[in-house]
Amino acid sequence: MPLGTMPPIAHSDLDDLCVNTIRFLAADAVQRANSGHPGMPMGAAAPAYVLWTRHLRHAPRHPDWFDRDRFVLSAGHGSILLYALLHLSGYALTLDDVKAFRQWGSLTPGHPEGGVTPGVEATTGPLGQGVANAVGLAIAEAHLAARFNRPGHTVIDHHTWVLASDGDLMEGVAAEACSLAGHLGLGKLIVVYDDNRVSLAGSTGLGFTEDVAARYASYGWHTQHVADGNGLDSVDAALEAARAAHERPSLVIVRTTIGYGAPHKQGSCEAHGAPLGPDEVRAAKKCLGWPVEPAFWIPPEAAARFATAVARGDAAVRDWETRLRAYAEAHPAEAAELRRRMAGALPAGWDADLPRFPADAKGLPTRKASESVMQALAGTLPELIGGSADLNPSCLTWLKGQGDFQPPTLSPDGIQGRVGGAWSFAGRNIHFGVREHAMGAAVNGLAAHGGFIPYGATFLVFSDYMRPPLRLAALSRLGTVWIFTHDGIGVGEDGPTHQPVEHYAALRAIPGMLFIRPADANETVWAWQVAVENRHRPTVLALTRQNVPTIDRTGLASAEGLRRGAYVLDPSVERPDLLLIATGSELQLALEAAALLAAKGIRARVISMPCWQLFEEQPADYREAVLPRAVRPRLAVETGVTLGWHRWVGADGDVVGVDRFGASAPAARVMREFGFTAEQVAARAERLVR
Ligand SMILES: Cc1ncc(C[n+]2csc(CCOP(=O)(O)OP(=O)(O)O)c2C)c(N)n1
Repeated sequence: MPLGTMPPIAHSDLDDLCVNTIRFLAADAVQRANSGHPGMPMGAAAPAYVLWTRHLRHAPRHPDWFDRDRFVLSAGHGSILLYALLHLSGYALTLDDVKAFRQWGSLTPGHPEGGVTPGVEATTGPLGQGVANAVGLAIAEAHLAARFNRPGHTVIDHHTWVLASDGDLMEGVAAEACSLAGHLGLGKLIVVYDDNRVSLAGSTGLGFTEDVAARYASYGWHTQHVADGNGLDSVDAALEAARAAHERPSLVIVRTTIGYGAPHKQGSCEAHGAPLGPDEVRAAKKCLGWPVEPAFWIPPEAAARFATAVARGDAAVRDWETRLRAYAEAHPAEAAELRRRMAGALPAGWDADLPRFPADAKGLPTRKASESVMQALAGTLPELIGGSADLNPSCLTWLKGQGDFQPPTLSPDGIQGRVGGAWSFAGRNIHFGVREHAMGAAVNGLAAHGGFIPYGATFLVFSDYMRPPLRLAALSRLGTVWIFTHDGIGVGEDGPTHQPVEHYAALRAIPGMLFIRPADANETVWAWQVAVENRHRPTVLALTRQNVPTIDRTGLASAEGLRRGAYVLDPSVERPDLLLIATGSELQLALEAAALLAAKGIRARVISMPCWQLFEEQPADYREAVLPRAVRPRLAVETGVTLGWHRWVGADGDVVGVDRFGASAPAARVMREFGFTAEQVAARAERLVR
């Protein structure tokens, strides 16, 4: 669109100056980095400016203020927009930081990374994730408000704002999450959609022509259109109306022009993801009446205007602290609890009620043991909140007596599965529906919010449906807990579609992820203990559908060894001929195989290795004590692909694994066919030793 056809900008010169300051900080930073995305920041500068200066309740000098509004730039490729706003608003992000955009070790990485840059709430870039994170953030606010606010004492009251792009709303994860948000009536969630009708490869007319507003309306959202994104007052009015829609999330569709101001590239995908080039930057500055030099120019008037956020933020924090003190006087116990949750501290005695399981040859599924652990934790850890992707009866992750997280406005009558009482946001069981991907991202949002130990559950095989948020949980160092049951070919009759094989390796491959496959009920208790303690990295608990014996540990090592990732189960076996290493349900097989081998005079040391990552973190002497270098015959037993195991069994070792897809048959038959019987394991081991 040539500039001449643009609607006139109707607002004050100062506003104009501020909006253009954002635009040219973005253009200059991308130019300097010779990399990045100038188009979205230039196009969405005006609505972002209105949001940040007139609506967002934040405190630049207190970026961790608990009751701040959360802002998520879901279109993470436009990160420079967020960095410009953070710098201008007075966060601890200098102009030099902005100039170091996309450089090694800078606070301004290519896409926003939570925990790296002050003021960045969520790691975004993979499109759609931010929108879905925001649903979790909004769930967090709604829940804490329901649990802690009291008549006359509002201590939790903030909005979750999202700036989303076409790509975000094309992604399925955003659709899943927003459908859920609509059902839940998360009225304090507001998505501003930068409707510039251009994506990376061209116009959205190439493949995204649906009526987005109608779709969101059908989800139960409040929707609005703003015809001109540069019309600050109409954006302002729309955001005001969005906030007033208390019982529905809001979508504000703002029509913008990508690369606004760049005379030859605006409105086209050429402005999307590459520097404009020095000539076009110069031309854009001339078009918008901006000095060509110096680059990174911030007019003092604009700087002063943005800087008012600091005093406003300080005042908001002071006001909140005053309210918190009054709350503490009226409700001391609740205030102490809220303070604890805000600090992310575990309560004293949180693990006092954890079950211990007696030896039992018949045993129980580890998912069932996990269920018992969760019920105990539900009592001592009110921050434990979550749910499954429609698999509560299978994953057994329901927190009994803790209620549904459901909107108080909906009548629950006639809804199957309701447990007594009215619906409320105070409930701790979230029904994610069959939406694994959104569940993952929303659980990440709960963790990013603070105040929670959030969990999500599904079958291990469907972890594939939510791999992006699993990866982002690890990248963002979020203490999320993933409960993945039905963890192997032992699933049986459901067959290969439901039997994970490559998933252990795939999850172990995520840096920083604790993938734990406990062997019995007592290891499951310790696995949960590790998950709860690890507040800055995610944990996957891979749990069995089928019974596993609760190991009789008389004369054997305590299940607490799980904490170290791997441990010698039977320390009485001295000078072993062979190491038998197993995880999960296969530990029992290893034990039985060791007994068979012992009868033949072969001394097998059985090692339980539920978590590679934790083992890697042990000191070298511990690792040597468990896996002595001198013992070369080693056999690993696990119902997954063998990928990676040779690291532990070495060149002379062997692995009883599953390097193909599973099969549909009763579990015992499947296990036998794939070599998972004590006799077959013992035979493989014997071959190694002989
Ligand atoms: C899941 C995912 N797929 C692909 C990409 C690569 N990518 C980055 S931006 C983009 C499209 C951008 O279009 P839009 O969302 O409209 O942003 P705008 O052009 O307005 O900046 C794509 C495909 C990505 N970041 N995430």
